[in-house]
Amino acid sequence: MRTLLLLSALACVALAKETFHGHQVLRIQAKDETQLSLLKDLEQMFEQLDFWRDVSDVSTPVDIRVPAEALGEVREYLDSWGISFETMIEDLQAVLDEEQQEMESAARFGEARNTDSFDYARYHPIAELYSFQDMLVAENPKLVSKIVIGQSYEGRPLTVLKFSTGGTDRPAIWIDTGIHSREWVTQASGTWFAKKIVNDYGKCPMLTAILDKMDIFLEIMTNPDGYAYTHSNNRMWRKTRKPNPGSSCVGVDPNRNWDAGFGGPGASSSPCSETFRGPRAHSESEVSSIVNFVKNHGNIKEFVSIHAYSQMLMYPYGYTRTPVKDQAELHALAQKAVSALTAVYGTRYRYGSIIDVIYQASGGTIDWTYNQGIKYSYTFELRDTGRYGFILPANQIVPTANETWAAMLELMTHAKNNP
Ligand code: BPX
Ligand code: ZN
Repeated sequence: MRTLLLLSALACVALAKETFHGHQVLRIQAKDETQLSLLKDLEQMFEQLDFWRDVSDVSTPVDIRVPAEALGEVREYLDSWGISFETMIEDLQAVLDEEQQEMESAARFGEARNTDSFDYARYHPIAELYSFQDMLVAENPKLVSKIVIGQSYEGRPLTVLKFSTGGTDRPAIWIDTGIHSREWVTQASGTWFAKKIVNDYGKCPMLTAILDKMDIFLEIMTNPDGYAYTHSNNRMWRKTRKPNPGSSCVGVDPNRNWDAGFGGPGASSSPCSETFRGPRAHSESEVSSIVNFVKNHGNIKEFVSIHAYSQMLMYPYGYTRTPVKDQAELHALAQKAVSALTAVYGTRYRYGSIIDVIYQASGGTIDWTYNQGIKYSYTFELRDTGRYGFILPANQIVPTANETWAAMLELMTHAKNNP
């Protein structure tokens, strides 16, 4: 009886949602190399700090979520070394409560019965995204189908929408969103892209030309266990949900798990780190399922992996400073795509290689796809630049998706027209 009570108490505790009362997000600006290495020391000293963006160079600030209990010590550390910082988010829980309220008020209207009444301007729990995909397929059976490329650690299907107007063995474009589960604007944008494709085929000449020659594969929930967990337990969850033997920390960073510079600098070997690379390359089924898909398909011409936040469009490499051999072409195309994006609402983006634009990262998705021979390998960091970071207000979903689509059309058109 005692154990039973204990177990049920444990069950209650396990179900409780993590709260972030008094957590602040600090934006820290290092002014020289010494201060940069002091920030790296900070990461080692306090395991409970959550680096929203990793330490880069003096031109890019670092954003860190600091739990209430650690604020005093962290501030003291920064002050004592004369490192300047500002508070981006005063009380993270207040921002999360607002996000939650917005979702609940939208939920009062009930679940959409078709993809026209689906609310693209809201964030949705995972069940609604799965049913969105099924509705879209049912409504557009000639254009859209759903394939299952594997299953997640917790047993969820890894589903991919295939947009195809026929033909056999057509070259293809891959788009994934949500590999980092807390980057909610990406899954929401993926959902909007899916609807945009069915709306615009036959109407938008650019998209029509693309789909008349190529297939598009779109994986919206690339890390479904993580996404479910961001709704049920911890809004700030980034990694997969596979336990790590010998550690109480869960999950692997699926953007450090690929076989490209795996194990090198720009990833962590510690299971408690947000950038834990995992026990071996492709250890995560969320990653290996894409690896198998790409290899079996054999004709993916363009691969676009979508993250948030920072407003950047990047190409390989992240693990090495050695430029890719297609650097000139990839850079010119990035510039073209970014100007198309900026033309929509004036949103400013930086572009270049991962290691130049953001920071060194090993085991990243598009370094692997590029090395597999997919020349047009790109990665986005969508809005914003840090005002809200991962908690981007839902009223920015549609504008974010819309401007990103302008860039996507340029990327896809170039892949269609070039070898
Ligand atoms: C993106 C693609 C390849 C290598 C690195 C990135 C940056 C990405 C990461 O560290 O995995 C940053 C992020 O999207 O996870 C978080 N952020 O900057 O807001
Ligand atoms: Zn990310």
